Amino acid sequence: MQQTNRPVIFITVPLAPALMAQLSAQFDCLHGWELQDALLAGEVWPAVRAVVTTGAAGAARQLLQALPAVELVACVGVGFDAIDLDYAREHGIAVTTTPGVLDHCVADTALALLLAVLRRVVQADRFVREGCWLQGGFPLASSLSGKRCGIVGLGNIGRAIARRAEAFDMQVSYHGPGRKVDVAYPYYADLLEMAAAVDVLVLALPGGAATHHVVDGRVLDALGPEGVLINIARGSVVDQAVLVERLLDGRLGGAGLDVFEQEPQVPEALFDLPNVVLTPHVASATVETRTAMARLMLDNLLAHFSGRPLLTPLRLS
Ligand code: 8YV
Repeated sequence: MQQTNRPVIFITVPLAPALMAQLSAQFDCLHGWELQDALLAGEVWPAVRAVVTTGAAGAARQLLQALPAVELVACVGVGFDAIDLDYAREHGIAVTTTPGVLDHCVADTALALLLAVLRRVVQADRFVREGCWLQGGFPLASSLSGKRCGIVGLGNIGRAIARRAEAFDMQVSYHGPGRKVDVAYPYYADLLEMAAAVDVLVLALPGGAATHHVVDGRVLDALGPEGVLINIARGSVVDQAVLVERLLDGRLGGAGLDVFEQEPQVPEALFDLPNVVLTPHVASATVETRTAMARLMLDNLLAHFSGRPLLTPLRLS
């Protein structure tokens, strides 16, 4: 790379073309996806001052160790489970995410999946396209109104889901590490208890070690053969092998899944199940939201390099 006075940044995965253009207009950019072999071979990039990444790609210890002068990890996304925060804390590396700008779209996706599963939207579409309507009517689906919707994780996204579920006349309750003083929804300290009491369980909690497989076989059994699981959080929060088993043998009623344990790998056993709707981690993927996320990440990056306070830093204490 040609030597300039511009800060050097390391971009982990290809980003939207408009964002890539904005980044390369202001920074000298290394492309992580072209440097994987060099990274594995132990190469070090001492000129790099910032990492630009996504929620899914994160910044693992091995990468951060290869960037000894890195000052900032700027993430296009709210999930920081793939960023090694311990390493960042120990080495004084700041981390920014993009909170607040994606809540609506992610919540919309949760409701889209819920509607798709309960009202069989995908199946009904296929029914028309395949000419089955000519042979007779489509089987009855299930309504949303009156159903009990348990939200796991009542953060900004969970709250946006709750408001939408209420608008569909669902009965909202929630589970999380603590009761929220500013909401009237019933609170369950015990996830198993809530799973047994609801028709739909919507996962909106952060990923990471603390929440790994919190939705296990017991929770899925409590949700039961009429119950539906919606996951727009992280694949890691569900024991996916058990989830697949339960969906296959009918011990769980259905699922709408945007996230998976080993993306982009999705268990093929799910492909033939009519009561399951699968999307490729697209909850925040609208032009408007991705543009706002890109803008916020870029503003954090520019603030850092011009000595201004970061807009949305994570507290790493
Ligand atoms: C994105 C996400 O898929 O915010 C997150 O943590 O998982 C998503 O919004 C991802 O960060 C791509 O930008």
